[in-house]
Amino acid sequence: MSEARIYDVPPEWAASAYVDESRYQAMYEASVADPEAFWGEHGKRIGWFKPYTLVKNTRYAPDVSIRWYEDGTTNVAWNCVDRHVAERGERTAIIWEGDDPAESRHITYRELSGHVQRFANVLKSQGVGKGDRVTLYMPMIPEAAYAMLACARIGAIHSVVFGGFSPEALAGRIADCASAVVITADEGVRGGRKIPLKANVDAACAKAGGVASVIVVRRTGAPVAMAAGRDHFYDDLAAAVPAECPCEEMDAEDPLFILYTSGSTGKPKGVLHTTAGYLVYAAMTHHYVFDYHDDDIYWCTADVGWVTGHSYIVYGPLANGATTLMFEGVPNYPSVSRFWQVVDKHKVSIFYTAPTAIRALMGAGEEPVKATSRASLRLLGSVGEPINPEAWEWYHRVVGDHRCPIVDTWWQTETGGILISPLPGATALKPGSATRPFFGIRPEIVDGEGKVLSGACQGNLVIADSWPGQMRTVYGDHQRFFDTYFAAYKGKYFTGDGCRRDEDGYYWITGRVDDVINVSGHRMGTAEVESALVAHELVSEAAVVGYPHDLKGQGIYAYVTLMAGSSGDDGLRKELVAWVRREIGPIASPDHIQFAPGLPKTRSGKIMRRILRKIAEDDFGALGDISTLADPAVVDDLIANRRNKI
Ligand code: 6R9
Repeated sequence: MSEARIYDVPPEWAASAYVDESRYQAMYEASVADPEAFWGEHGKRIGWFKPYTLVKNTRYAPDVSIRWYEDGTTNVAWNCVDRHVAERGERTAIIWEGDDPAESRHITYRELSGHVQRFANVLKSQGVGKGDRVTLYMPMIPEAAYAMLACARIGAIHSVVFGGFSPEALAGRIADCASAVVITADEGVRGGRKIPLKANVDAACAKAGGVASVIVVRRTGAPVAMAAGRDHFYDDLAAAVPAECPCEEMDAEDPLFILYTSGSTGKPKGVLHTTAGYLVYAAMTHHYVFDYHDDDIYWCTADVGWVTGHSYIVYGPLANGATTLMFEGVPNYPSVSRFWQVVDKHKVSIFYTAPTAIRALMGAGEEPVKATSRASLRLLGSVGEPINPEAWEWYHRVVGDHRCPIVDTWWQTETGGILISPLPGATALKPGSATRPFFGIRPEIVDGEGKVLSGACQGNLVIADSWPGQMRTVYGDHQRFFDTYFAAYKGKYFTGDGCRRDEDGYYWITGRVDDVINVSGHRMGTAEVESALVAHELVSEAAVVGYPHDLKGQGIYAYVTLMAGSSGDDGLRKELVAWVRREIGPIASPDHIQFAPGLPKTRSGKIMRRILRKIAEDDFGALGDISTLADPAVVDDLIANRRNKI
């Protein structure tokens, strides 16, 4: 596969960014040589009620215990809001862009402070106190951020559940953390369609039980059923509480939030993040990775229901006193130019999105992008899955007009913030590589036996030591935390990702290790084959899985979505096989290519390979839970058209 292309750091970036190459080297070396000193210094980037004297107290073996800044006290909402009011009260904290392009709002830090304090008092009026769990099931409206910060202010633990999850999934999450209070909206609005959030909450509460109070923010004003005694409109409660609410003094290690994430098996895990270390890490990575400066307008297109929304829409940017844009809509409504129209409208300078969005927009061609200016953009970011070089190049050339570096940020719900990423003023870019570790991060590549590999190599990605943003436990199941992440490789955090390191020390994430295919003894990342397929001009998207093969051990099964207007036949199948052989080598030749109008994706855009593997294995009686799919109907088509021999 072609990796020849290297994009050097533009000279103006090296000169103006916080960190250039020599500073990266110096800071990185200092950070791993003496983590106590390094994080002791950087802990000061947030404000403290009582300063810490202890910095790092962590171990991964024989059991796991992770504590950072443990004798300090602070409050996350104070850091994200109050701290900025005196200094920059009139500055915009949140730009809200509605689903309807005619709707947008600017909220200053002073206004944010008022909203958060009132919301905090509303929560108190519903009996919420320190340590209580509050579930949020919200659309992308500013009230979602107010509610998160209100919880943080009074020491409650929020659990945000993505508004696209079913009542069933919501119920499981409410029950797992025993939330007595749920915050929602009457309806959500996305792509011109209404989402019945309150009705879903009603169904979830009936199933979960134990919910004493539902707080309903009015978004559309649609009439909704209100259970007497349990359900309240936010406006009504807000009118009856005082405007001011002091911040609770929190220990550094008091919980901040729970976020449920699915593993390959079992029920979703409640990933628990705590107060100070998380905030230090989210703020610091936001500052350096996005090279955030005071005059930037920053937009992360994630939903607050995912960790990216937590760390890089709400907590990181607001801790830094930034202007963060929150978008209610979708990339293709009212048209596929929407992202770029929003960029122009609000003069966005830093834009952070996911490869799945880029590929979808790429399928619609260059025109809708080129119809907009995008002159305000200076930096682009990617997160969520490996970005194939083809999509990277398109993002760089078409969206960024060759001007904007791309930060391909690798991290996880579990890591709290970005662990591997370029720094735009320091790192020469290789399309498809997340490049190098952030300060304090010690990635290692191990083989199946846990042997640490050196130099250019490929294996499983582990992290050798703790960093402040790391999750602390699985809520209510510390043993599962240990078993999932620390049992496989003694004394190391196992990421679940496969990874290759090249001769320049750059990291290339090859996908989850459960996605690695072993063909005739050769190990191959599914992402590599997908990337090759997507590089073909007629291919819009591809997902590759392994399946049992008599001779090779595993064969390669490729699901391919073609560009709009193209149709697949045996001729094209042969052409694609030849193409992949050319791009990677004969060992990567797909054994099956199935043309699929759609791939099974979660609502966050991740392809559910588990389902694709089952279909490839002809084991479609056992597809498991498909309720979290964005569009369960695609599965029927996949089954109907399975196994076309080449
Ligand atoms: C932030 C987030 C985590 C998994 C992770 C990996 C994949 C995320 C990536 C990436 C390659 C990147 N992933 N970013 N793979 N390059 N830049 O997405 O968290 O939803 O928990 O997913 O996503 O496989 O292990 P989460």
